[in-house]
Amino acid sequence: MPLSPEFTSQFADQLLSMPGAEVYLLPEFIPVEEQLVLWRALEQEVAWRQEEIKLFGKSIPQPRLTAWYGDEGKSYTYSGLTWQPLPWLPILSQLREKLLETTGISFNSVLLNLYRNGQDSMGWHADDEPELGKNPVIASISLGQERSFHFRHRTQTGLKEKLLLSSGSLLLMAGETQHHWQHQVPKSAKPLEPRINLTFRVIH
Ligand SMILES: O=C(O)CCC(=O)C(=O)O
Ligand SMILES: [Mn+2]
Repeated sequence: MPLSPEFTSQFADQLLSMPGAEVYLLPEFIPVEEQLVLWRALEQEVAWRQEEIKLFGKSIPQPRLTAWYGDEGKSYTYSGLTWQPLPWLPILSQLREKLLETTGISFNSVLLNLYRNGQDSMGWHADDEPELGKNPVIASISLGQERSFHFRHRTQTGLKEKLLLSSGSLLLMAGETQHHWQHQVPKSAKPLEPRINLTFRVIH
């Protein structure tokens, strides 16, 4: 399901210039006055967990807390974990509605990440699991501590992009982005405050 023509024309000037990618950054998607209420609801109501992942045969805790919500039956496998989604919280349904109004896309699941400090991170990857289909649209909302977000091209080494994801921002990755690019949230040596990120997805 592609972004609506209304979206692509309205936000044409927020399309980043990255070959083989379709990435939009809307810095003020969640108004400042709504951010604290939203943060508190997510911090308290979401069933945050630190999952173990298998790396080179060893079980290690993920460097962040996570949770997965979505429509019943939309399970999802990555890093050797299969996730059964928890039923939608009202606060998450509201965000999903807002995204539908803005993008024309009816997302059916959301992965949440809580980065507790600068040592929490997410390594290089693309959101290219088969469940997401060929050219997935990923809608990524950030709250709290501003963090760096890096892109690197998969074959043209040297092609890189560095963004700052501020509180309230919406990053949309669409088209062939996941095919040609990887992304990461690097660790930081600075003492950083917590950050919550929500990536809304369509699971087929
Ligand atoms: O925290 C972020 O901004 C990125 C999260 C991400 O890439 C993911 O959940 O797949
Ligand atoms: Mn990702």
